[in-house]
Amino acid sequence: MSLTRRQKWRIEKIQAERVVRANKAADSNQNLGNSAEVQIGLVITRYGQRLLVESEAGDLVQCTARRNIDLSVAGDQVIFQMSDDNTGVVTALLERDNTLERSHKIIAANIDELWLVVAIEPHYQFDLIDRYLVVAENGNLPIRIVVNKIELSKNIEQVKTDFAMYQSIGYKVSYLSVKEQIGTAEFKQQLNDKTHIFLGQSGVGKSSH
Ligand SMILES: Nc1nc2c(ncn2[C@@H]2O[C@H](COP(=O)(O)OP(=O)(O)OP(=O)(O)O)[C@@H](O)[C@H]2O)c(=O)[nH]1
Ligand SMILES: [Mg+2]
Repeated sequence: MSLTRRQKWRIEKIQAERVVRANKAADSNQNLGNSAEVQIGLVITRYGQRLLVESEAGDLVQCTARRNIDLSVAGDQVIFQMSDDNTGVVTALLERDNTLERSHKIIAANIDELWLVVAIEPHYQFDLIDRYLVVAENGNLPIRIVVNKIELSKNIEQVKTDFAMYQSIGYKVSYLSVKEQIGTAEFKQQLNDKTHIFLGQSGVGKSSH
């Protein structure tokens, strides 16, 4: 049985609280609220030095990070405390299960699922698909394929034949049209309570919903 992300958070929070308590005496440099509760959060995005962090309660908190901790990325789990001005201060970065790298830089962490989005237009290219699959396999990250804009296809049988090859070696393939809302409801159901990353060339529909 695998733990849900929430259960995992709770366990990690207990461990993190121990660490924070142990560090407290040694650490006098803080403008944290007096009895600011130690919280665990999920990094949604980073912009410059600021982080947007989702708390366990589901609140979005603007945070800055202590200088001495590694740069965090989307998907990271962090320990933070509220400061007096209602922003958060990230004081620790929890261990990562996995990472996605691009040009030797970590761009996301703790990924549950990568989705390689391809489309009828711009038309999918096998060499590009294979390159993404190699990135995923090298990072030991689960990846599935989404073929979007299927309503534009004049030969859906050919499309299915093309992707049968990937299915035969174990990749799951979904066929969608975001525009016509074909297959989208089932697709969205798979996206709950996990960290998903959408990959793929520009214009395929990654940002569409
Ligand atoms: N015909 C058709 N167009 C779609 C569909 N889904 C998305 N589009 C359109 O495709 C265009 C590109 O969609 P985006 O979601 O911006 O693509 P993207 O992958 O996020 O592109 P980048 O942000 O540049 O990487 C937009 O004009 C969408 O309206 C679809 O199912 N069918
Ligand atoms: Mg986009």
